[in-house]
Amino acid sequence: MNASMVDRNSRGAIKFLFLSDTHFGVHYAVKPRNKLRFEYGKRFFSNVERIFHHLIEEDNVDFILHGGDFFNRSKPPPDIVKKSTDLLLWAAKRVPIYLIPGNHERGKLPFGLVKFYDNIHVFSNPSSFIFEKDEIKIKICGFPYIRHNARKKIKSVIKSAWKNEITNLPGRSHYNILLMHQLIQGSRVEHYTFNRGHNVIQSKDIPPLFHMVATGHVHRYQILYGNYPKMISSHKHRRIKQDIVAGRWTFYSVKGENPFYYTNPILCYSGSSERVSLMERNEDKGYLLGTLTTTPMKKKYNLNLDLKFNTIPSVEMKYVKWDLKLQPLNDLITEVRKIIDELNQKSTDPSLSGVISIRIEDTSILESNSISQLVEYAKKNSVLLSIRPISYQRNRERKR
Ligand SMILES: [Mn+2]
Repeated sequence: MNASMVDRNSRGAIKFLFLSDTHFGVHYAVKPRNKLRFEYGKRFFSNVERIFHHLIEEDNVDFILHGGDFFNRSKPPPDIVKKSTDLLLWAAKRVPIYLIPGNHERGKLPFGLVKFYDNIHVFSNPSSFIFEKDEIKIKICGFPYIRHNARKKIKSVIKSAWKNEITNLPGRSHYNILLMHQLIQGSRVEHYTFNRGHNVIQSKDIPPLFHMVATGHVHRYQILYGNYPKMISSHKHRRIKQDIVAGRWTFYSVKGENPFYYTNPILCYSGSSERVSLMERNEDKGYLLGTLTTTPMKKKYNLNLDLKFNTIPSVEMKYVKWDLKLQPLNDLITEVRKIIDELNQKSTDPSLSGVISIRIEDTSILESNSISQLVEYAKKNSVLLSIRPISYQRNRERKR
């Protein structure tokens, strides 16, 4: 098939960006005490800035989905709100943005300014909006983070989101997206898969009205295929073909039925746009670019969804766990110096080469001369170094 055939046969493509967990404000202080930590905090803004500019000016996306945890805290300082919303407004001047409050915002976003902006749609309640282009209607359903018992509540929340349509456009939607900030059974982080638990949603509870579920919360990029066979026709109205390697899903017309109903949704996590915690040190960071095209059949048309994960450079992170009873301090110093040199050589950003987290059992060594020299060496090489007792990590994990 050549290019002109594609043009003739398909209506205009609809492109969208899905990103999530931007955590604006993390490591960012208005009066920074640690310059390198501040540089790390700045990356959260510059990454999203880069994504927005690229996607709006070069890729011509039609709309943006944000899966929650826009801010890192529920009450961010005014400077951070300003810096983040400026970015949002820049994008919203060009394309509509749909976003949901995540757990870090406690279900609400401090958006005094942008609330009334036409192009910014915040799901403060379970609700839905319609996006339309070239006669193709996309219904975007969303709801704020469900804090407790999401597993039980999910069905009724989705139902009310579906019914509470804010943009009232006549006719049915052709394509339906569910935007949320939740754990789905089978989603993974390093060394852990979410399965049971009162806050873990089962995919069977997401109605087959949706083609795609775009969700935040898990910081690792992943697409859950839901164990679909290559062609699904278990339900008489349910037909979908997937090509995982190409990242293409085709929803087929079924005779006598609206082709765009009754399909199994594709479940997607875009992941965070920068490494937020040490746990994410081996994960690629980026965003999802979705493209919707239609292929005409005799009287109907099939719908193709292409999903591409694009990585963006993120902060290099190294983790060193050290037991001083078994490993001498001098070896630790040598090891960490080696890592500092590596990070410095690899880095393209002179203001921050990377992050090293050292966990030790015995913190009394922190007073030693060789440690303070190491700290200086790291600083000189723009490496953010933190040395903490092992229990620190345990306590943080309990808090999450
Ligand atoms: Mn998050």
